[in-house]
Amino acid sequence: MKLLLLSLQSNSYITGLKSVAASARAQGHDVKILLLPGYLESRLSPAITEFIQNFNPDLIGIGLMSIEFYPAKNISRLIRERFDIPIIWGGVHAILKPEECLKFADYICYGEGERAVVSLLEHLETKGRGVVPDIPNVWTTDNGEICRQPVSPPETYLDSIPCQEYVPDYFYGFHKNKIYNFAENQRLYRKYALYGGTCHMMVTTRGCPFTCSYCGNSTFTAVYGHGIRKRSVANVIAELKEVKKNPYVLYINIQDDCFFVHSREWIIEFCREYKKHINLPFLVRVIPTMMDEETLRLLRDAGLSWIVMGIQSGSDRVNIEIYNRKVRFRSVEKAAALIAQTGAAPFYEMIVDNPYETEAERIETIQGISGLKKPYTVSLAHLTFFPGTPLSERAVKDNITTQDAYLYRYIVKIDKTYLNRLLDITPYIPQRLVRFFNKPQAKRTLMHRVLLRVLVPVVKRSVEPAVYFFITTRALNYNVSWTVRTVRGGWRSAISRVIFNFLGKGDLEYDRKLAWARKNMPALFEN
Ligand code: B12
Repeated sequence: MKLLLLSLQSNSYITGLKSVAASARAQGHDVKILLLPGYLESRLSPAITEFIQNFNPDLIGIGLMSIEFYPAKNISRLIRERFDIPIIWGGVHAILKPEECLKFADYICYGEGERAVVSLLEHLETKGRGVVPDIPNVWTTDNGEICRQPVSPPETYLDSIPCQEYVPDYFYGFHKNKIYNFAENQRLYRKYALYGGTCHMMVTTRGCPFTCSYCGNSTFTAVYGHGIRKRSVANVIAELKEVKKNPYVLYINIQDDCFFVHSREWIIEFCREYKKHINLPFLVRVIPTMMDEETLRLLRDAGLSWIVMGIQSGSDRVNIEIYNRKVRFRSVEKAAALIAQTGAAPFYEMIVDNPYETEAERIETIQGISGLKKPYTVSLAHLTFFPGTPLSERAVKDNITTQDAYLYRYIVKIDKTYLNRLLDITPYIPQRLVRFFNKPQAKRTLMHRVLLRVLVPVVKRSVEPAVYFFITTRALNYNVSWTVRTVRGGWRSAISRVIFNFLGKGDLEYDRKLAWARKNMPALFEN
């Protein structure tokens, strides 16, 4: 059977979809993945029509996160107008809003997709579309009634899932009205990959030990349970050995929710094998309370170069009571001190624009952050009330937000408030200066506001990129040529950061496209 998998994500790192594709191929199906970056047009481009016609798939799968809801609804409508091919939606949004998604697709995948899609292909081949599939995770409608199926227990033996390639040769991309094979046009692939395609993005686990109230994981536990499933070291290294053959892969970006969920034995074995066979810099994400010095040192010795740690707020009340995140700020301070000792580059993530946070708590956050061991960088995310999460349900009940507010506001677009501006530059200015600015509204003078306004663009265009470049060079043991190659690609890199900051441009193309669509395709936004 033939399966076409579509992604509307703006970048080509589509871990879940690639996994579904590799599994279907391993079962002998003919699979193609097509990236349609943010496609939100009123017509199906002739190139896409021709591609679908030529491949003639038996099933089309669309993978989506919540922000891709309208693009997914739009492309499904356009495909249905032109073709009679069943469509299945999968991915995190289909799990968070299954009933809503089912209005626009023939099937949705409520859970993991690997086995579900293979079973659905077999079902379509043997029983046909007219028969309601009796397949765990695969929901459909019959005479207007939703046919829910039980959730299949998640795959516990992750090694049974085929490893992921950096650019599979069945991966295609839509670019300037044409479709290209990414494996044959790797330059184009890198254009759409985050960080200029300099990294391979992967997961070594599935599941998170935390259930933060704003995060999709708090809802996924209802589907996947609380257990954390892990790949073996041998399986991870096997994937990386293949990936490493591509000369453009300069580092490995491990996107597990917390890498430290692995046992010490696992990490010791990983470090030994990684150093021996892969020996590329790598990045991990961590939770402050789950790190220890010895393990961190082992990982650093094996090439750990970047650590992404969520701090979210400097207020214990906000983290514990509002975010259900049992991390006190003193654990953050300890973790930051440990990271600083290793010389790995620290990237701290913060959530802003939280209506449940008081001004005093925002001031406390800035004060706390300014005391962390420098140098480090922070990235600020707007508190987005993604559907299905406990916090968004609470906020809807409290009339603070609406059910679909997340569709109207991109996560990187933060409020331009005085305290957000200050938090954004806090890592790059002396503590005394932070204290000078860090005042409640009632105590701020015109001078504070004007000075901060002047300071922010200066710091963002000079000190921030310099810090970024320095911490990366240091993390890569002062290997300048490696650093330049590594940071050259993505917009987050030092060089392009200067340009982006200078031009005042962010990653907001998504918002512009939606605004255009709202004006020109109003029907898409009706229920
Ligand atoms: C790695 C990751 C990324 C990577 C790669 C994303 C990707 N598509 O693979 C990058 C860095 C690109 C990324 C970006 C963003 N991310 Co992210 N990301 C994650 C993370 C940490 C892991 C995802 C993952 O790889 N899981 C492992 C795979 C195997 O699982 P999976 O993706 O769910 O796929 C399985 C099923 O869903 C299903 N499936 C998936 N696709 C399909 C398709 C079909 C047809 C079928 C049938 C089944 C199916 O089968 C898969 C295999 O079993 C999750 C947190 C989490 N634990 O899920 C957040 C998460 C998915 N991200 C999130 C967000 C918000 C974002 C951003 C919007 C953040 C930002 N700063 O802008 C961007 C959006 C980018 C975009 N859309 O253009 C949210 C999504 C919330 C939501 N409601 O949509 C999550 C859930 C984290 C959170 N805080 O809640 N992210």
